[in-house]
Amino acid sequence: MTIPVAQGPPLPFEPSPYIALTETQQSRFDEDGFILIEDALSPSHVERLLKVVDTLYDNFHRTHGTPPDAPYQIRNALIHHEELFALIEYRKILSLVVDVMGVNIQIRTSHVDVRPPMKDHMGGELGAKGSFFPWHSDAPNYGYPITNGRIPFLEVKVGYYLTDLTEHNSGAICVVRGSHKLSPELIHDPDYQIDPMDIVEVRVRPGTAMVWRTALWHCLAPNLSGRTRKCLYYGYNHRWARPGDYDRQDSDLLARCTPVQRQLLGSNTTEDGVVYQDGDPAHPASRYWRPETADVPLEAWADSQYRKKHRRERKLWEKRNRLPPGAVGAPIEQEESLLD
Ligand SMILES: O=C(O)CCC(=O)C(=O)O
Repeated sequence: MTIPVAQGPPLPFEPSPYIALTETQQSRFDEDGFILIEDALSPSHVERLLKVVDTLYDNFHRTHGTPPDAPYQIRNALIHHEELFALIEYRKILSLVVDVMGVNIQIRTSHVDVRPPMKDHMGGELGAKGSFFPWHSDAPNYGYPITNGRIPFLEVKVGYYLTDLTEHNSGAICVVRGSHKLSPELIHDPDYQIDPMDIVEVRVRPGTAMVWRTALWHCLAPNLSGRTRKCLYYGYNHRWARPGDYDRQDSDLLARCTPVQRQLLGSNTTEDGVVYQDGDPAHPASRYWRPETADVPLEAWADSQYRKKHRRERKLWEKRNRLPPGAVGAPIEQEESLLD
């Protein structure tokens, strides 16, 4: 005779509301303003991206005659190579971006940043005013509006780090933990002392991504290593705000894009003229404010990602909660005839 195992009823199935974000990541993103994703890029992906960055950097030196240790940045980087373009919708990370910002988003900026070792660095306080890279948060000219003493959550940036930044002072970005919740005016207050305990030097391995709120105060550690630091950034904001790198992306490029790519490049289904909602002249509307389904194909993408994840979670939950037949708490097995 088998004795039924005394177990409570299965725990209820509580699916996560996110495609990819975990609860811990969500609270860190809210509290600290950033999360790190190690191995976001595989070593071979990093290799491919490094080749692209090196080629762009070499071309720049050749055409501008800049010294070999000059730092280099290009914006609207996505137009410069298909590998850089592909990252706008890199699934692993786009899922996190959608989880924190929703689906009505676009690329605000994309940039390549290269920082060779600094031969003549004079030292000085990290991020000091007048230093080679002072503390700042990202904002358009004239600034973002301030609500209740803070910058509202208006955009997220993804940093992809392609070189080893694990050593102190190898040119990594530094952030002030939780500073997105401070008054942005404090950054200009000479008497304000940043608590050193809140300064995080983002010392990461190649292939790590950082998803961060751009209201976070950030600066750079000097690069005193023997290696050139290379990284990429992709900033996403809401479609009803303006992009930073462009007014309109090139029309030939848009014509080659998938609907999701077009959305991310800030395009919509009616670029010209005034559109009336339901043909009613009382309601002229922008498709950035009042999108049609076709303007936000990312919504269908996010739905399908979410459904896949939900199915996986459900299977796992069923497996964990499968009790031996007859166990207390196991569903009663009905005779087949009773089910008809
Ligand atoms: O890491 C860098 O080189 C620059 C980061 C930065 O300041 C930014 O993305 O706004």
